[in-house]
Amino acid sequence: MHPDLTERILQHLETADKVDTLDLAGLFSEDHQKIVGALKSIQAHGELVTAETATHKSLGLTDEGRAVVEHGSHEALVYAAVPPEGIAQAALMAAGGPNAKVGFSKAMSHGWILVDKSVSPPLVRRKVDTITDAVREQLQQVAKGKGGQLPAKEVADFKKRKLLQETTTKSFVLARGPEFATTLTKLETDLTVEMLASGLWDQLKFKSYNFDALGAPPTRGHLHPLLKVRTEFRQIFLEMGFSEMPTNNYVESSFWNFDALYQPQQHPARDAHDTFFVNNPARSHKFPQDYLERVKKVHSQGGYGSKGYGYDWKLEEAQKNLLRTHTTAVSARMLYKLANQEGGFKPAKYFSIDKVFRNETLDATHLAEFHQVEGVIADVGLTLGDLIGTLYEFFRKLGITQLEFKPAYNPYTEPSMEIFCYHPGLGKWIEVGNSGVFRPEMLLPMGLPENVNVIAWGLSLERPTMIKYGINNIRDLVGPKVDLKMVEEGPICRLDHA
Ligand code: FB9
Repeated sequence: MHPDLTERILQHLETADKVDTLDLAGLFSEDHQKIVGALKSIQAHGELVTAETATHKSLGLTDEGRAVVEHGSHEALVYAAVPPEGIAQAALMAAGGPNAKVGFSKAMSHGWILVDKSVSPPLVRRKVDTITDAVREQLQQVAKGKGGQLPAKEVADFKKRKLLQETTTKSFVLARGPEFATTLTKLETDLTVEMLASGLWDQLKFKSYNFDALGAPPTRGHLHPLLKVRTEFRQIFLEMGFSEMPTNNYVESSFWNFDALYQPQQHPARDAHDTFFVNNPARSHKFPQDYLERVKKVHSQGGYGSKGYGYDWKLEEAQKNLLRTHTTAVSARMLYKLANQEGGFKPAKYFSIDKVFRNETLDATHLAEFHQVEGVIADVGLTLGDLIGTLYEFFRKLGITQLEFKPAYNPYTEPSMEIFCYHPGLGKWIEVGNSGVFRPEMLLPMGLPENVNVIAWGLSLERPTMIKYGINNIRDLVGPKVDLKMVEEGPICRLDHA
């Protein structure tokens, strides 16, 4: 069996006092890197050899240099392109190869060609019948590894002409070490009871501990990026004094998801194209009756200064169960509770982060479900200014300072605003959510005091997470095709740190 490289090196050093790993590579016609690899494993077995680093400057041909060796120097190619009857300079440039310009000036300086200006256009003619392409010959020497014999002036000129380049190679000069041996004894990696019991441990050679080795990463749970960003949003809301709303009911009644939000029963979002209706249980029946009557009235006849929608509001429509299309349904339940709690209304700040479902066309950024993030503030005399101020504070904590607001429409808020931010990482303005002041037709039937206003805003969890983790297709973030590596290696994100 052909001794492996380590043994061949050790056997060579048995006789040779010093050897350079580059020479060993030549000797064993092995790649130099393999020699260095073998040296590393010899060194792992102890001080069998010593290794001094050495650097070697060597002359090497550049790609252009290799082309000259292959096809001849630029000036030789130009000379070859000059026919006996002469040639117009422009034509020569075209025929003389990619480096005709350099070649022409060199051929002129060598006195190989001349420009006959006695004719027009002037013609380039040969001045000598034959030439010697010394450049090519000298570079061929280099190619044969005899670059060392080239006169320094030529070397400097060839370097300037980017035909030659100096390469520095690192190598090691090896010599026999204090623990030199011609064979590598197997290094033990474990100290076993048997070794201790037999006392054998004393004769054995153990692999030295590599204290820099990274231990096996402890197997542990990993938060999905979405949950890391959720944690970030939760932290922001809690810092701003908000408390979380209970969102543990994906199935909701049309009453709380739409009617309570003053969204009319013929609103397009209420048909099966946008909403997942539930067949079993298809209907809810338990509603605060008096409140339901007030909702019916404000939809059908108006009230509280509003003329309402003036349509025939149907209880059975409100009873239909569905998968909630927004967590604003939960906000409606919480605001109703706030209005009817012991001791009456008290100012409140609520937030929710949970799944909502929309029967929308699926594309790279939309699935039939996403996580809605919502903030709600109910207090006396709140204004649109309070909403804008709150949004600046909220997004500042997300590392976003430049906001713009665009008037929008929601059935349950008036005025309403789409929120846009300049995202420094993306270098562009992006839509980051929607917001508004809940309508009196929504709040007053709940029993909230006249002077109480409620401001709210909403966004998704998926969009900021995709932007944070640089994910363009939502299916790389959630679902069966997620690469768990992304989950395991995803850094603890700080949205406000780009
Ligand atoms: O999240 C959204 N964009 C976004 C948010 C944050 C973000 O952070 C980056 C670190 C900087 C980046 C992007 N959007 C809302 C905007 C768009 O993505 C939009 O195309 C998609 N929207 C979803 C709805 O799609 C149908 C995001 C989702 C959304 C929209 C509106 C609300 C909630 C979620 C709302 C509301 C609302 C309004 C008034 C009162 C109460 C709630």
